Amino acid sequence: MRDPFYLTDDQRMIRDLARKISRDRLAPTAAHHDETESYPEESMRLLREQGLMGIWVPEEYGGTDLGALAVCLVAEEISWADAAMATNWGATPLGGYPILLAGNDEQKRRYLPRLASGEILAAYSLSEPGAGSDAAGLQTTARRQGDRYVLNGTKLWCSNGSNAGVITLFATVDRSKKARGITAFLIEPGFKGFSVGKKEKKMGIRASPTVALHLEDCEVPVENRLGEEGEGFKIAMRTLDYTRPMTGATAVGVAQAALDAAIAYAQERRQFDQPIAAFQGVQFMLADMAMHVHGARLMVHHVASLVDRGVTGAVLEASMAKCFAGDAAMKVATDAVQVFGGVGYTREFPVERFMRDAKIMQIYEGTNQIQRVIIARELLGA
Ligand code: COS
Repeated sequence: MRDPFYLTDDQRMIRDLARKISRDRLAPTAAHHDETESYPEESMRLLREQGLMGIWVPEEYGGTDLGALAVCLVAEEISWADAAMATNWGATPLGGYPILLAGNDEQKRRYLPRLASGEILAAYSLSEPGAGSDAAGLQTTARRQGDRYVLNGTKLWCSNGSNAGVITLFATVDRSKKARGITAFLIEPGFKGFSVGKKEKKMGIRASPTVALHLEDCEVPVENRLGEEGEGFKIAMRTLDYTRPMTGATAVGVAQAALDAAIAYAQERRQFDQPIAAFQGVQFMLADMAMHVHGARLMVHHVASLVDRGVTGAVLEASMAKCFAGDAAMKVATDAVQVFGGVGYTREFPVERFMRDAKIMQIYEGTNQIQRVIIARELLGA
């Protein structure tokens, strides 16, 4: 595919840097970390050293402030090599973006420079055992006691929760108020009453730790409340509007990797005295896969460009991009396994990993059913 004409020199440069690191250094270790479910420390160190952690952070807080499209370009490149690593990397803007959106100057100065340098990582914790799609139904409570809040509850499915130096965590100060009771807090792992729980054994993105978090009379200083009481749900949703394009880009990366693998294999594999790429049945599959990748990428780039032009509330476009790209990744990765045939079903080739990794793109950051709910609401003005 030809290079997008609309990228700036900075965007092209950061994409090329991410591409080089991903292809040379991340891709060769991806299968190992998937197989062993181990955290790719070395890969994270590389991303940190190359200045890729702070591209979403404003310059005044130590970042390079390259914008939403640059974040998407980097997410795609990392994901092409290793979707679990893209999740590990993306957890920091996901957990850190609420600080940009709603933090006071002191909170920004305390956390953003360390996130920008990669000294600490961030995580975002909204989901609970009984509150997945129905995020406003969360049950973790926060009770104010003098100069602190006391938090109690269990959070689930927190990407990077075991590695983060700060976790943006949502709890309710009044369950009866539903969404309007939800309040955001910045939790540090050393806080009394905080502990990391069970690590999930997952189908895909196995090199990305997904953990439960326990809050047992967890003491959080008042200065670690993000925004006002009751503002947490809007902070959570506005953050997802920003990060869902990044998740879409992660899906595009997996899809492109699957397409590239399928094209190469179709030209190499011979049956009936010719490469299987000579069969129109295979050609049509490749053509459909390429159109899905291209369409998904354009949707991701479009919404990211809107954000970079200062458009707020691009809810419709963000959900469309996340949903379309997630579905595209699942389709393209499944078709790639089909092009490979029997060997595609084995762990000898990466396409089975791409298919397992693609599945989460339809689930996390809001299931694709929830994205369709949001899209329909926007269309209908409901
Ligand atoms: N930006 C700003 N405000 C928003 C918003 C957004 N994108 N989306 C909702 N809000 C506001 C609403 O305007 C409403 O405000 P008021 O109380 O002032 O009217 C409030 O938040 C509640 O919104 P709503 O009534 O739409 O809440 P619902 O309970 O119906 O939930 C969905 C909405 C389903 C969209 C939400 O729960 C959701 O996104 N669920 C998926 C959660 C998710 O993505 N989990 C993954 C976690 S990250 S891995």
